[in-house]
Amino acid sequence: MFTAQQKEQFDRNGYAIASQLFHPEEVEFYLDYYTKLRHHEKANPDRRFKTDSDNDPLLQYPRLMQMHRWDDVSRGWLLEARINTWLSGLLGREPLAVQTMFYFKPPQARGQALHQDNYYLRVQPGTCVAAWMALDRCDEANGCLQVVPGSHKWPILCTVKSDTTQSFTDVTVPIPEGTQAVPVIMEPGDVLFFNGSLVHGSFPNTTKDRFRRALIGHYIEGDSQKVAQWYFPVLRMNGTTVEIDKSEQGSQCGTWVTVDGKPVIEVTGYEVPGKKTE
Ligand SMILES: O=C(O)CCC(=O)C(=O)O
Repeated sequence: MFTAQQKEQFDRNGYAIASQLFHPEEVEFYLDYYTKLRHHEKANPDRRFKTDSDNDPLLQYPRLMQMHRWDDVSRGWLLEARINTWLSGLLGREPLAVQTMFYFKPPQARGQALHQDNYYLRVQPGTCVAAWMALDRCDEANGCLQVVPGSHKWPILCTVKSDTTQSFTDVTVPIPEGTQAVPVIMEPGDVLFFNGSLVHGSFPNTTKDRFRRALIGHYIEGDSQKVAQWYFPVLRMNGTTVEIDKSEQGSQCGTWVTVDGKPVIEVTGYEVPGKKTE
């Protein structure tokens, strides 16, 4: 059940957990389904990450993206009534749906360095929001999500290079001293909803035998006027397509400076995702 307390938590911290939104039988179904789907000719696994090792577990289990464009089960989950109820409650109106992803995160796989989703989606005005469904127990050992509570109130930050021994993506965002990412421990069937400006990511899966699989949907606010072109077509929650404009290739971003002894973000930069050169 969606409650006023959860909405208050989402507004204050930038995220809220819907415990056991999906049943154990549904979790079993999705685990089996996506394990097979990754071999589908249309699966188009994301192999853009760099690796130094032929044994990198992500080579065998890369993430899947935008499956809903050709797969009805993925599309059904993206537009699922329970997710819509939560998102509509959290955002105050029905969202628009733009992305599906599946992360296998096998034992010993790297994580994804801290980032803000709206750096990539570039929604205007407003932001995007994620529904991140755990299909395994997620804890610190297998690389659960880590979030920086309250960071959804920050502007989009300019990126810096990440430690690619720990992350399959090569950029990250700095967080000031005294600010910490906290682990989000989840059980299979739990869904984490989080604001597109929330700084989040994950550390490597350090276990020898536990996957950390997650089915993820990305949405944008219902009155958004622009989103990056990669996320087209934009869908209403009833599955029909809505025409909105594509946003510019990059966006303004901020860097941390110290004012009166305190860290503050100064928005003076501009970045195009994927084009960072340093
Ligand atoms: O699952 C992860 O490790 C990261 C996922 C993520 O960053 C996202 O869904 O935006």
